[in-house]
Amino acid sequence: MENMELPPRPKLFDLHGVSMIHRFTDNWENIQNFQARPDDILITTYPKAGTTWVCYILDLLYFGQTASEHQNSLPIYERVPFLESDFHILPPGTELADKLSTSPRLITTHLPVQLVPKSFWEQNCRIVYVARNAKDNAVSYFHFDRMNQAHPEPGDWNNYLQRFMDGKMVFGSCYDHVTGWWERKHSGVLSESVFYEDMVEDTRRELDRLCSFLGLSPSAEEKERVRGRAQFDTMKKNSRANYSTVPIMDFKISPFMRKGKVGDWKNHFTVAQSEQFDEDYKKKMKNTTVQFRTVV
Ligand code: PPS
Repeated sequence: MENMELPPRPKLFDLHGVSMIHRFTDNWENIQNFQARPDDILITTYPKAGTTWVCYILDLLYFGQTASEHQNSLPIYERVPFLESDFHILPPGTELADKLSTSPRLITTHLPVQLVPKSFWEQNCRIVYVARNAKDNAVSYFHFDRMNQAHPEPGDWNNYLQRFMDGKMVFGSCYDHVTGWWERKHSGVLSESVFYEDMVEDTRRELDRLCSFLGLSPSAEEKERVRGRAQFDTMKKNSRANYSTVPIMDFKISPFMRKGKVGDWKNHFTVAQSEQFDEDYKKKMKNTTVQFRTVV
């Protein structure tokens, strides 16, 4: 893997008003025609909002006790397929989802609400939306883009932050993503929102909320086991959960499981950047009721 020749960094292009890269659109027809099943559970997030954490928790809740050794040895991105992925080292996400042997299927996507395949709405699937405060989200995305050869070159932090505010990121604007999903939540869709900050503050409470939404009733012992296995330090060491098996990610630059904290933005934003960001944030988020915490 060390000597694998890596492809050049891709460029962003516009897909129906959303910045994208070809890796996530090469399989577009199959993505848009994907056939959801009524019991599918879709975990939707803007990148770096806590996708892996919630996918891992749901996988443990559903299959932690019953999965075979073979299933247990699969990395999280094969157990919970990333719908629009087409990384060439693996079958595309649509195919992985079609081939899943576990039921219900847990599927994840970063697509903004308007681009999600229509069968998920037709089948009235349950949706878990994971969201994170934009400042920490931007920092996490910056380090991810530094180490992930499949994404465009991030450049320096100052320019990157401006690009983040302008929505020129893979999967577009974080603000549009969050508000789009938040509005849909209030239109009768079966969905639950999970905030990264709430998960960090009180994972037990959030696990209970998730179980109640999904109609799961694990024993107190089982819940503690899931919570323990899904702790940051434990997941960081677990090659099934920490993405160390993905060759396009250079952990020497930054690990996938980087810090796992709320408030790391304070180590990156200057006072001026923070003020400018807050000013811009107020304008972009003025028409939504969704509230985030940047400290816990
Ligand atoms: S991706 O690439 O979009 O799927 O990334 P995603 O999984 O959404 O986000 C990665 C960030 O989530 C942090 N993470 C966790 N934090 C706390 N506890 C646990 N268990 C956990 N698992 C993942 C991960 O460290 C990334 O955040 P940063 O701030 O970069 O550390």
